[in-house]
Amino acid sequence: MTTPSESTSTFICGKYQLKLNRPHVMGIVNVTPDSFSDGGKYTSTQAAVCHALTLIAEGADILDIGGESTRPGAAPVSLDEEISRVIPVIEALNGVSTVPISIDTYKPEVMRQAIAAGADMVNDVRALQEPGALDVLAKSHVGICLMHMQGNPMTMQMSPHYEDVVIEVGQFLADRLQVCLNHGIAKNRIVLDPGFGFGKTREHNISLIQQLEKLHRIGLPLLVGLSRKSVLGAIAGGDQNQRLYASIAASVISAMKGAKIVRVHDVKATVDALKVVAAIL
Ligand code: PT1
Repeated sequence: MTTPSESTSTFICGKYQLKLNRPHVMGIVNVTPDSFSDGGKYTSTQAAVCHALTLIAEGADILDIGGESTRPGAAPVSLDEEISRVIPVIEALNGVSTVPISIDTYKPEVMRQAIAAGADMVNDVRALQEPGALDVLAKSHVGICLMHMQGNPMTMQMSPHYEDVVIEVGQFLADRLQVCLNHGIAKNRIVLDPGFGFGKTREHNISLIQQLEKLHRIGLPLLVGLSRKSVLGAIAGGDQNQRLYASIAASVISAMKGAKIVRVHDVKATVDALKVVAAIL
């Protein structure tokens, strides 16, 4: 069995090598069109770049740039629209950012253009299952997050079902890891994510966090994304913008359960909380 401390290896993330010997914070940068602007993409690009620089100043270890929402019920965005949202942001951050830039996408063409524009990591909620995704990654040296999802964002919360959620998520992630290795992708480029809220009931999400240790047996660093998610609202109450304290609790618990990266909206608060966790661990 690989314990959390034994898996303190180096995560190869494009031009960066992250030593995951303390909990790392991935800051979320959503690139969404500005509803007040009629002048093309300039303002939304500028707002995203500005937010990314703020997150770096707040202590983010990685930036995660996303142009298509994958929250439950979210409608898909076209390839061209997604490209026009995220690529200008990555281009603007390339050479300016002092931390790795991750692209949150499942579309191989977005991955390809993002890597060409300077992205250091691909964060894929479909774990490279789209045709062509594995080939794009095999030709690069960027980091990869393989995430578990049951179904697709439009319908995944309608009737999630598992015999044993921890075993099934673990089996899926181990299978996707093996497929990556078979494609010549090095193990030290990969992190795994159980995909909280992606085709999971409140009980499924709680089982996964309770038994996070079991996923460590696969032998790779774990990434956890619980920030502001509805499972926290179901437990503590409050809508999306009232979940800061619950989100901090979730990040602290995740780190104490051995997660090496937490994906969050509230970087400054999370960095402070995880400094306390690191001092104790
Ligand atoms: C995640 C994640 C992600 N989450 C990774 N990437 C989202 N690697 C986007 C809700 O229940 O956890 N890991 N990219 C956002 N997705 C959701 C899902 C947002 C569920 C909200 C909910 O509220």
